[in-house]
Amino acid sequence: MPPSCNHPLVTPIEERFPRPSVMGVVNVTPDSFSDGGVHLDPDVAAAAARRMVAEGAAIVDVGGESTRPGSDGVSADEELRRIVPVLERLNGEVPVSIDTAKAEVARRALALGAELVNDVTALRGDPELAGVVADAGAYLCLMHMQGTPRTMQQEPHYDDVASEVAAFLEERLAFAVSQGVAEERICLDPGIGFGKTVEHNLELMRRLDVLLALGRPLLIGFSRKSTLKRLGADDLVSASVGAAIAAYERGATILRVHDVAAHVDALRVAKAFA
Ligand code: HH2
Repeated sequence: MPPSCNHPLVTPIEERFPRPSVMGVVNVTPDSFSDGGVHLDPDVAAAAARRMVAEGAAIVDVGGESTRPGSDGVSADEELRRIVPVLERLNGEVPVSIDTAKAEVARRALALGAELVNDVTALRGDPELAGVVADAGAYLCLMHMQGTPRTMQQEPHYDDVASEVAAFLEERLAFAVSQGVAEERICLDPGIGFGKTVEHNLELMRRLDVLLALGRPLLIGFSRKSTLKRLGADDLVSASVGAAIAAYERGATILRVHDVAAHVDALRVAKAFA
């Protein structure tokens, strides 16, 4: 029987992933914006995932569909073709998050040992996904995005980005709970770069307290994103670490990153100052 909201065995997400926890990114795609093609070979992807955990990642986020600006989606069959061989090689020995909006892909990944579903559509993409997460008793990340990956960077607009993102996440959190997902298993993400200008991303980070007030742990993915370059950064690893430390200092719990070792070291030191 799946754990229910009040089940004593449900470990809250903030206990399973204490602040700060690093989520390593393994994109099994030909076209992801920063590591596209690198992990297309399942042996290479599985080795990268194991290396990230050895470097201190609490979990690795395996994705078979790029969400970079302008990208089209791929079919569930293609996503499965990319991620299943990787999860089979990991054999349940590595903590895995599945980066998908598709119920069929999530179901298969959870059966192969994934424990968290990272849905950049916040349960708007596939009406069956909420039920899959609830039945499995999986952890869930709900992310904000304005528009779709194809259109999201065409003149994103907000009157007040922090309040609008908070209102969206609050509504999506209530929806997930209404579908049977235990609230203590859910984290929220403002979706850095998903339908946002540089200024929107900065404003969200400055006003992270508005999102923290929703009472759920926050996941932040600033790693290697174009905002860092637009701020004048030359070295994307250093810039990503700077963004992650600032996000952690402002209250973020899970940092989604490509360069695990550098982030784990930096966060270890930042945490010692807390
Ligand atoms: N960013 C990306 C993908 N998934 N999930 C969450 N929760 N938060 C994020 O900020 C986030 C995400 C985009 O980064 P990446 O995976 O490197 O690229 P792509 O989508 O092109 O594969």
